[in-house]
Amino acid sequence: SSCETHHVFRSRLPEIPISNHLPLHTYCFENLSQFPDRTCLIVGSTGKTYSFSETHLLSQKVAAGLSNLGLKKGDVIMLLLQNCPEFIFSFMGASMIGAVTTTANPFYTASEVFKQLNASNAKLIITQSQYVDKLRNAGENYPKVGEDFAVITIDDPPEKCLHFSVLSDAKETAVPSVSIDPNDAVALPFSSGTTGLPKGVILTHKSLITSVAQQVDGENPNLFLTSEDVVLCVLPLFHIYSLNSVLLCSLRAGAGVLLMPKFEIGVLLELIQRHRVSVAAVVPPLVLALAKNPMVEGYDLSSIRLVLSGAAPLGKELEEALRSRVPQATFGQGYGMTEAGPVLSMSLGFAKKPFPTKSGSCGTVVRNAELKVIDPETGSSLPRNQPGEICIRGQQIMKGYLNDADATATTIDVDGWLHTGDIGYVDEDDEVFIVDRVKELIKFKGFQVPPAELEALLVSHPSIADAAVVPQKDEVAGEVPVAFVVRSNGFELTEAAVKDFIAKQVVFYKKVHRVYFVHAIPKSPSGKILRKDLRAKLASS
Ligand code: AYL
Repeated sequence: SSCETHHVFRSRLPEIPISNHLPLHTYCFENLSQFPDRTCLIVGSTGKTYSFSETHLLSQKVAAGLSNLGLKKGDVIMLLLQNCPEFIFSFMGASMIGAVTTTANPFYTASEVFKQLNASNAKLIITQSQYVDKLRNAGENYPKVGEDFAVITIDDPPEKCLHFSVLSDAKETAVPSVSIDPNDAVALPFSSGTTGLPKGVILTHKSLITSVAQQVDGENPNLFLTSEDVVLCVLPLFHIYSLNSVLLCSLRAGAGVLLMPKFEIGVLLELIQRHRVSVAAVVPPLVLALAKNPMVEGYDLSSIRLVLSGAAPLGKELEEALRSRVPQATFGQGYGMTEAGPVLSMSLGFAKKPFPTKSGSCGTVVRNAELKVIDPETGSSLPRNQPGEICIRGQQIMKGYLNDADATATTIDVDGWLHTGDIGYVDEDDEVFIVDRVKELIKFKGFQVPPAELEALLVSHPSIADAAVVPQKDEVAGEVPVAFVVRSNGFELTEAAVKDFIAKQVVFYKKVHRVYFVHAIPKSPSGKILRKDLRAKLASS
């Protein structure tokens, strides 16, 4: 109605001009001439480094190489890689020819990889030789390595695969000139969003530039990074958190990136000490390890000035426990969602001229964006300190889901607000607090576990008549998926058999941790699973 009040929250930092008319690679390397010889990438395992100019040159070579292989503007490549320099060259190289990168977890099972390969229509996978076998042995019904799609490996190529040098040895002068529109896709991460199966999230040049600028640009950047910084990159680059807030932000700001292919506490501590890591991007389980592991005492972590935690809720006790181990560091959170570009809010304690912040807060809405909290029943916006569904609007949010107009329309409304499915509030100091999640999504150590995916697998079992998957609280992982299962009439079925059936088909973090046999799954009249009831059942048991 006309007399309704609209409560919209903005950053405490002023709006800034954002160069989001540029292609992403141009924007990220825009300041290159200020620090061409400064170390851009450090390979943790070998100590090998690449300067900013080398990183730029190798990206151009890969762009030329991709073009030589026939890749054109709008084509999709899949990166199935742990953190390594080739990831960066490939992502930036693809951007340079107007191609799109879809990133997947190398630990995915073949069927998980092929689902994403099919949905994204990627014709090339860049990976490591150790992951090729599972793609080759997936079975008759799957696309064939070297026939239906090309495979390039960064190490010795197995049969029917090419070596990465076909890309990195190309002549940089052979990069074709393409005209890139700000609304063209550049990244295609997969996310289940608020409901259903994983979907391709179209992030454009404009969305990613806007998001990076909201973090590291301006006279008083929200996330102040400089060419003196070394940023820890242990979180996987195939996830948008690390891709955006670690890699792209560091490239733009001239900070060095320390690449680690996987998390091992001893190696991590050694590398932080050796390379004087100054910024650590982490997730709550990593905070737990750093706060509790006795090995931490044996290392010098005094170089760390910022600790950024995101991707899952962080308990206050845990935050305090880590604070006492790295007392000199500023501690804060970022709150993101793949579809939101991804960052919605970030601690203003990380700003060049920092603001005081409270423990437990997820930061303040990023600049050049609007955030509101709505009553999930009525949709009207709520004032400060009242929890409701968080919505975000700005040029950083996704263009939409790939080939899924319905899912796009239920996520981004006609006024351009993206609905997160997270419940939170904004306090009197503009700080955002997340208190609950109303969407289906389960988060295991920050990784997405879409219940719909596990439910579809469960009901494909001949002895299962119906099933529902919900999160159960877990001290280490935050949440783990558990299943409620209805056996088909007259069938014997054990918990172990159900767990095993799922475990064979999914990546480790989607495994079902417990199975509860029930007579029926509670559903609404329209057939929707009443997840709240099931979650309540778990809480009371
Ligand atoms: P997705 N606190 C609580 N929940 C969080 C937080 C947080 N700090 N961050 C993310 N989540 C949950 O798409 C929330 O439910 O993206 C949100 O809707 O895998 C969901 O995770 C989204 O999961 C950053 C900081 C990116 C974080 C991110 C998160 C990207 C995770 C960039 O700087």
